[in-house]
Amino acid sequence: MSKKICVIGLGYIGLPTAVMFANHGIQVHGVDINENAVKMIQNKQLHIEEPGLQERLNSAIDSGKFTVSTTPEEADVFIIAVPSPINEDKTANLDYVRDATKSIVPYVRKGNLVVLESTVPPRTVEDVMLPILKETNLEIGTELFVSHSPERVIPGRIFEELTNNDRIVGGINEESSRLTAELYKTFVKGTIHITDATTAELVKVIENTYRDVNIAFANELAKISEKIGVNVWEAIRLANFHPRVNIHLPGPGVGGHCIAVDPWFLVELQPELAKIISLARHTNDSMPEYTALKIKQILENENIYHGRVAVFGLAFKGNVDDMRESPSLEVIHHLEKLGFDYTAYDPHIKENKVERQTQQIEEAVAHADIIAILTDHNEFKTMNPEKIASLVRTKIILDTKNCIDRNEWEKHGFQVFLLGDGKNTLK
Ligand code: SAJ
Repeated sequence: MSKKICVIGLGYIGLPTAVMFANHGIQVHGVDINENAVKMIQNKQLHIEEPGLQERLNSAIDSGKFTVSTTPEEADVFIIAVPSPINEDKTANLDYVRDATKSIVPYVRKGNLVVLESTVPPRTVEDVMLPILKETNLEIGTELFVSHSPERVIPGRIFEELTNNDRIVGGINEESSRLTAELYKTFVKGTIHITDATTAELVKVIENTYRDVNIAFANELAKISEKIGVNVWEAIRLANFHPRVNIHLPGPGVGGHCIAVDPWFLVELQPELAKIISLARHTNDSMPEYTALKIKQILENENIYHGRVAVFGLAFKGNVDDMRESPSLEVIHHLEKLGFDYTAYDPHIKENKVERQTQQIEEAVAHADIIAILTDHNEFKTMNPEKIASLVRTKIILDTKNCIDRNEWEKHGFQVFLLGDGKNTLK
């Protein structure tokens, strides 16, 4: 087992991974360029929300196994878990991966292992990282070992998945893979599958692309269902009883830093070939505008023009506090373009991040003509329609995630609309 690990990047993946190793008795040094995040972590405060993280951070720091700063330290293993976003033009932005790799060069010693966990376009380890690591003057593959072991955990269930998911390990050679597999055996209970670095990079990207294409299919079905008078949620539920069918669910768009981003890596590599992938991205990106137009249509049918929309949910998905690439922001953008007044409410986003956000649900629904649920937070599933009914101006609710009890809301006088429910729209 390794003696010391240095984790570069203490975000949604790096921090849970670091505390996981520390709580398994390994000395871990965590590094982040965000000084505020470093200070918070040193004081056992979280800069991200994740179930189970607080307790684990407390014990990692209390045990003395986890230290944090803004600069790397010498270690046996370096794990890089930094963002790999896309630029405005949808091309991969590998600046963080490059900078993180450069930052460890002065600290890397003979016999060390460097593991990239960030999701990256295939060939990044070979073409971007290795040239930088050669600056250590160590011979790659015999004196310095390198691999890609992509993180595959889902926010909200990170610890369960870190432990139980299978893990892909792609070394630049056999010894790199062997050392990496041994490292993750510290806490991984799933199977560790060994391959080469570039295949591992592709595996990770196609997992997320599969999901994006499947969601785009569901969104297309939602649009079709609205035209032909069918409830798509019911249709998908029934289709999925087939043993070989697993259709995902529609919604107001695809957010997060992974699924809405990674497919573009393949489009950039092979634009002529990645046709379905590109179309799926555009389909999913069309959903926020579609949702805003649906709101407009619902209100105009009630002769309400430019009314007030209470946007419920700013996080990119339920029960997380992460707003990266959130479709809600796009929906708001389109509502503004269409001339709507809006308020925004999200019990998981504790500091106001958009202009008309409020922390009070009462304020959010005051004088609202429609409540638009864009994120399936538990708090929204269990809202009390009776209380809300007394506060709104017009009793209309649009559920884009099929997450509220329609009958309950109807009982309290609400007209309930559901994205992808043609029965309801054609009524
Ligand atoms: N969404 C739908 N319909 C669905 C499922 C999701 O519209 O049926 C939307 C969500 O609302 C959200 C977005 O897609 O806006 C992405 O959410 P998600 O829960 O599908 O995925 P992420 O981005 O939180 O995490 C994904 C996971 N990848 C896969 O499941 C293949 C996770 O395992 C990865 O580790 C993560 O990306 C990552 O970091 O790459």
